[in-house]
Amino acid sequence: MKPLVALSMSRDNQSEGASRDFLRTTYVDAVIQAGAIPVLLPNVPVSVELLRRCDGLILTGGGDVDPAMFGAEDEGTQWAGVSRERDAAEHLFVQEAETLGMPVFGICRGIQVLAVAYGGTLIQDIPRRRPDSPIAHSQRARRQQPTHEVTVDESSRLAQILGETRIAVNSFHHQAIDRVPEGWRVVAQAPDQIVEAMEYPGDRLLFGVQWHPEDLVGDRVEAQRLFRAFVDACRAFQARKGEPWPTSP
Ligand SMILES: [Mn+2]
Repeated sequence: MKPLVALSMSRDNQSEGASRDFLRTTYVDAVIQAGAIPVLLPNVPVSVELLRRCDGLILTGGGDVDPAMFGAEDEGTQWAGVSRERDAAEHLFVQEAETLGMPVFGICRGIQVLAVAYGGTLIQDIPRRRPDSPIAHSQRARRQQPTHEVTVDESSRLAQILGETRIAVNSFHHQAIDRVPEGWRVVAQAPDQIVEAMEYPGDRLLFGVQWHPEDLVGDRVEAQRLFRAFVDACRAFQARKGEPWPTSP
C-alpha cells in the first residue's frame, strides 16, 4: 500500500457555525505526484488518532502563528488568519509525530510551527524588523514564479535531497524564524539572512522550508525532489511500522 501522508489544514475562523477547514489543492496534487495518498487532518484534537494511522506529516502553509504560542507580546503587526484552534491542533500533531518518530515536513507556516513547537521564536513581521532588506518575502508575482534565491548549506541533508546549493524559490511570508530551537540547524538562507530552511540532524527526516514547493512541482525538479524524498522517508517509516516487535533470543 502507498504511504499515507497527513496534511494539516487552514481554518478561516468565520462567525459561529460558518468556519471552514481547507487546503489548497496543490498540496494534495504534490503528494499524489510523489507517490503517496493524502489524508487531511481537520483542526480538532481527535485528528491525532488519524495521524497515528499515517506514515508522515506535512505541516502546510497558512495564517500567522499567535505570538502567545512562543511567549511573545503582540507587536501590533497586521495579523492574517490567526486561528487558535489550528495553532493548538498542529502543536498536538507535532508532539504525536515526535512520539511516533514519524517523518515531518514543514512548509512556510509549517516551518514556523516546527520552530515554535520545539522551543524557538518567530520574527512577527519582516518589514518591521528588517526594513533594510531588499528581498520581497511577500511576493506579488504568481505562486509558481520563483522570486528570490536561497543558499543551502552544502553539508546538509537538504542539499543532498535538492542536489543543489543555490535554488530560486517563491516567497509568501511576512513572518520568519527568529530563534532556532535547540539541536536544529539552519540549512538555507535568503540573501538577507532570513532563515529559509532548517532541519534536525539524525536518521528521522524532520525539516522545514520557508517557501512553497507545492506550487513549484509543475516545472522545478528540485521541488519534486523534496516531495519524493519525503514520501520515500514515509515509505521507510511505514515498512518499519509493519515489522513485528523484536523478540529476545
Ligand atoms: Mn522568503
